[in-house]
Amino acid sequence: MNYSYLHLGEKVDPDAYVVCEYRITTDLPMTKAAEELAAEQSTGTWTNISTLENDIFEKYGGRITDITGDIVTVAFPVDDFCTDVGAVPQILSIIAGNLFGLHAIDKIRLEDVWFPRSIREDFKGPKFGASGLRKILDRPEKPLVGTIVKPKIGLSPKDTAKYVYESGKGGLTNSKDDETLVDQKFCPLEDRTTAIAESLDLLKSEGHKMLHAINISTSGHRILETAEKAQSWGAKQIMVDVLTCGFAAVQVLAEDRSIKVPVHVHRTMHGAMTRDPLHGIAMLPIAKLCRMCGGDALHVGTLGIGKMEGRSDEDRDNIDACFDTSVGYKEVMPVCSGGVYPGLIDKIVAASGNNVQIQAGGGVAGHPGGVRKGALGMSQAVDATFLGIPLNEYAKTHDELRTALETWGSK
Ligand code: RUB
Repeated sequence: MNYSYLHLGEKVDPDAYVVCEYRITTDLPMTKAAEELAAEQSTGTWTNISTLENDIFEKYGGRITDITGDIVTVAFPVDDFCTDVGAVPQILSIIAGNLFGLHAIDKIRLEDVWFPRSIREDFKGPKFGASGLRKILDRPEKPLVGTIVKPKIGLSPKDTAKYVYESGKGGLTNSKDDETLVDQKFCPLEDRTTAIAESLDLLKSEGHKMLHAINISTSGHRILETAEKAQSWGAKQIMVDVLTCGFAAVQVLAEDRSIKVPVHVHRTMHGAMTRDPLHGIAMLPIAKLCRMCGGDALHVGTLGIGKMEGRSDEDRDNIDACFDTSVGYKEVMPVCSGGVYPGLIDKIVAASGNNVQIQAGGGVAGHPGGVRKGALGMSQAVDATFLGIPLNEYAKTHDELRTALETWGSK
C-alpha cells in the first residue's frame, strides 16, 4: 500500500464524514488490519495501483481515526457517498461491504455508524412515527400492546379476522401478520385484508381503536403495487421485512405519496447478521438506517428477556436510536416481540420505558381461555405495570392475568 490510511487521534468534522465503529478480530497488528479495511472500502485494493493519485487519496480515502482495543473507528468522506442515486444500497456497500470477507480480518462487526447532516437530509424518516401511531390509536401514554396472529401460517382469512376481533375485544391496540405470511393460497392477501378491515371497523364502531399490520413483503418490482392494493382493500398499516426486502423497500413505502398508512418494520433474518458478537452487523446501525428510511415501528428485541437471542444493552441502544433527538426525524415506535407473555411485561417495561409496543403471539393464542382471554391477560399486565401495581397483586382481581401467570409464570 502506497498510502497510509492511519490518522490516529484526528478529530474529524462530523458533518464531513460517515463515521463507523468496527470490532475487529485478527492475528495481524490492528493497524495493518484497519488499513486493509479502509483501503478496500475507499480508494485502495490489495496492491499498489498506478491510478491512485494523491488528490484522489486525500479526497476520498477512509481515515482511521482511532484504535482502542478491538474497536477501530473509520471516517469515510461524505463525497464517497451518492445518496440521491445510491441511497442505502451504496451506503452499505461502503460501510458494510467487502470488509466482511477480507483474509486479513478473521472477524469483524459493524457496531455503530453516524451520518453527517447532508446524508441525513437526503432521507425523510418516519411519516407517522411513535407519536403518529399513538394519535391514531388514541393512546397517549400507556405502552401499546399487540399480538402476532398465530399459528404463523395456516389460518383462513375469516379465522384471521376473527382472531384480530377477539384480540381487540381483549383490549389489544395492535395486531400483525407473521413475517412468514404474505399471500399464500390458504390466506390470500386481498381476502385477509378485507376481512381484517371489517373486524377493525366493527371494533371501532364498538369504541375500540386498533391497528393491524398487513405483511406486504414481496419482490422489489411489486412491493409498491402490493402495498397500494392492500391499502385499497382497507389496510390501515402495512408491514415489511426490511432485511429480506431491503432498506429500499422501506424507503419507497414510506416516501411514495400513494402510501398513506404507517409502516411496521420486521427484521426477520437479522440473527444472521447480529447474533455473533464478533462478526456481522449489530442491530444498532440497522435501526438507524430503518429510521432514516421511514419505518414507523421497528422490532428492537426484548431486552434479553424473551425467546430470541439478544443482549439487553444492545436492545436498549436500539431503543435509544428510535428516540435520538439529534438526527432530525420523527421518533420510531420500538417493538418488543418474541417469546413474550404477560408475566414478562413488568420486566420489559422496566427496561424499555412506556414508549414501546409490546407484542405476544403464543402469549395470547396460548392462553387456556382462548384469544380474547389471552389478549385480556396481556392488556391487564400492561395496565398493572403502567399503574405500578405488581402483576401478582393485580392478578388477584383480574382472572385472565391470573391464569396467564399460573400457565407461564413470571420469570
Ligand atoms: C413472535 C414472532 C416474531 C418475533 C420476531 O411470536 O412471531 O416474528 O417477534 O422477533 P411469539 P424479533 O410471540 O409467539 O414468540 O422482534 O426479535 O425480530
